Amino acid sequence: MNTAITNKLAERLIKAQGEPVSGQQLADEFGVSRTAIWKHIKELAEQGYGIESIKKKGYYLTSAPDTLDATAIGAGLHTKKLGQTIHYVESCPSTQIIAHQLAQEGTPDGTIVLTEEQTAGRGRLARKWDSAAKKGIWMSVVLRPDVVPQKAPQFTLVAAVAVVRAIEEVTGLKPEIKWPNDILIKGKKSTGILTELQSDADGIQALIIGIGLNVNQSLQDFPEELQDIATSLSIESGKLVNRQELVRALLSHLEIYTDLYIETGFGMLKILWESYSSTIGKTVRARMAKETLTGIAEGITEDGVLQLRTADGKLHGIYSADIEMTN
Ligand code: BT5
Repeated sequence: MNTAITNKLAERLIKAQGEPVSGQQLADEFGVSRTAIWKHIKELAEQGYGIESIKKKGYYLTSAPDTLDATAIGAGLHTKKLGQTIHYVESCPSTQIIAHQLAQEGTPDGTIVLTEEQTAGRGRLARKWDSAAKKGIWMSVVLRPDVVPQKAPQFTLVAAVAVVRAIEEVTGLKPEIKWPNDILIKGKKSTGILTELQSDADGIQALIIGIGLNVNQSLQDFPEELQDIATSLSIESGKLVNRQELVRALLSHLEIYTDLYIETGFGMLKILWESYSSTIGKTVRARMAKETLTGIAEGITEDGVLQLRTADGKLHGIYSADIEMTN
């Protein structure tokens, strides 16, 4: 069986959006016999595609398997760059590791790495990221922007705006951003973002933006220590969410906002980011490696630095910290 044709057939039926396509038409398009088409259809059904047929009209798709492979994501993706190269594996230690390696090997700008399950998903400072099989979006994006390394940290904030917009669009939920990299829903963490850099004397070679988005977990799917602080889109919306649609929405928004940032700077994104922020205007505790400061988060600078005013009236620039709300 020619798997390339099976995959193309899946893509063709997904793009037909439930409209029947006749066996003869498919046979003509793919340059094979109708019997061959029928065999590929049987193969797709075995892979988990729901396919029905109506006499004289043809085959149509009733459901696609819940996977994040290149065929499933590519069908209906309307980006120019992001996700045009998709590297998919069913399971891996961390998509960040694969993305770093691909970046070093010269993979194009906009390459994404997707998996169903991470066995050693990571957060900042070597923390663990829980990545249950088929329950979330565990994705790394390789970007090769022509910007100076000082402009790299803002990509985390830009990605946060894109994630919020995608969640809003697909689920109607109203997430908030906790500086710098958490997306919260009703105060619980639904998404974490990790931006890593490959640079040399010539500047940025690649930015690797890792996004971990909890989609269809129930509370029991999280390890006990996370059950009070983590949430998923399905817990919050009361519905299962289509991960494929969400990945496509994420890629579209990421493309729009990263391009906007690269082309026009941080100004407009700063306004958007602040409008989604749960941190600004609140009294917060910022835990840093060497000290902890408590004060009012007044805003972020053009460089994405958090401005914290302590009780003595001093304004501090916070570059990296864990933020806790004090009330
Ligand atoms: C982050 O770190 O929030 C960044 C997470 C990035 C994960 C993505 S998944 C795709 C790509 N591949 C990777 O290996 N990583 C990226 P940080 O701010 O350090 O938060 C980590 C903390 O969040 C942990 O110490 C836990 O307390 C909590 N946590 C772990 N797993 C979680 C989950 N699934 N949902 C909510 N909170 C979680």
